[in-house]
Amino acid sequence: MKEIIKKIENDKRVTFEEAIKLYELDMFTLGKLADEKRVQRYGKKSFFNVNRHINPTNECKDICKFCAFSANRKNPNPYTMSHDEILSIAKEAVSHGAKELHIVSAHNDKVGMDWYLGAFKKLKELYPHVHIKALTAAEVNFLSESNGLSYEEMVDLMIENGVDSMPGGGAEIFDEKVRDKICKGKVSSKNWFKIHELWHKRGRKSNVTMLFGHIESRADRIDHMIRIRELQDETGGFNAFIPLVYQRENNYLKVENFPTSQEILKTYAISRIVLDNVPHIKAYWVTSTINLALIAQEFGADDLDGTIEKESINSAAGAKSAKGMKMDEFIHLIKDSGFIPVERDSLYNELKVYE
Ligand code: V47
Repeated sequence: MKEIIKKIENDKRVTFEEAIKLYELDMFTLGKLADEKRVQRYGKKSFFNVNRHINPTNECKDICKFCAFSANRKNPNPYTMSHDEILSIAKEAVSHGAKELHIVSAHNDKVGMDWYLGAFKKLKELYPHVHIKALTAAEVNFLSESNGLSYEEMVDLMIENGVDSMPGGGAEIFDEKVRDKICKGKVSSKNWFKIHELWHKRGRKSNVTMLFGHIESRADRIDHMIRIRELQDETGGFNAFIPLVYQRENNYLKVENFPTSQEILKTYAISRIVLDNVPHIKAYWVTSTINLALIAQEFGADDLDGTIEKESINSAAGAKSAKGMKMDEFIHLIKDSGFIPVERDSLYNELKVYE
């Protein structure tokens, strides 16, 4: 273990086997190693943005076992917003200062491509200064298959219709065996990466998530991180890695053991160390709880996502995020935890430092 620690302290890259071993370290040693990496990059700064999540439809042709958001037997409330409804939510959010619209939908085969892309086009025309982060690789794959378009054509259409960056959803766990058990039929790991690679090659940025704390092993998590590190070496297009803690309510994935807070914090810390080429580690307070997200700042995380305003995907599965968080409260919590809140834009340019 001493050799591994030395390697990390000397900014050398850890291997798959070494990364798994890091879970055996005590919390303080691991936390200190990750914190050193965070401090090297950002000191005590913690980033957040003022954003609004919009989930325009929950009608989905796919069935992911962990998902409580899509309309199904456990959640028989299908909805699909009209463009006018989406625009009116955006209008309100922008009037409250939202600088990013994070738009993610289910895979709805009752509406066409124009419903998906037309909304972005209208939003961009109305609010050219607002960043549109939209369409997970899973949605891109769904739209490509259902419209007979290549990924290249899809990516070009997204750009033409005003999408600025891609969110990190749909990554789940890249190991094919686990993926088959939790979300068979969804975009494959290979195609998830293909879509992000194409997006990066158009000079655009994206994020990448990891859904953990269900049936995956520690080795599956490290494998997930190493696959990300490999693409990032080639393209440099990922802005942030976002570990999502599995929420257990209202879904079909039966899980016996949930991760402890220690396991969650260790996973943040290890991701900071393994993903030496991904600039930001996001502690998404929605799935970690705000309390743990604040502690994660001392375990390598430098970003807490944003105020969100309304959240439907994770709150459907039990997260306490349905109403987002007020900006004053967010700033206050970050300050009280000993960090410097920095409001950022979607591409991590600093907008305001709250010293
Ligand atoms: O892909 C679904 C996850 C994701 C559950 O890019 C669940 O900045 C936990 O991708 N428990 C959507 N997670 C959210 C997402 C995201 C969130 C915040 C920021 C960004 C970003 C992206 O939510 C899905 C899926 O992995 N999810 N069900 C659940 N039961």
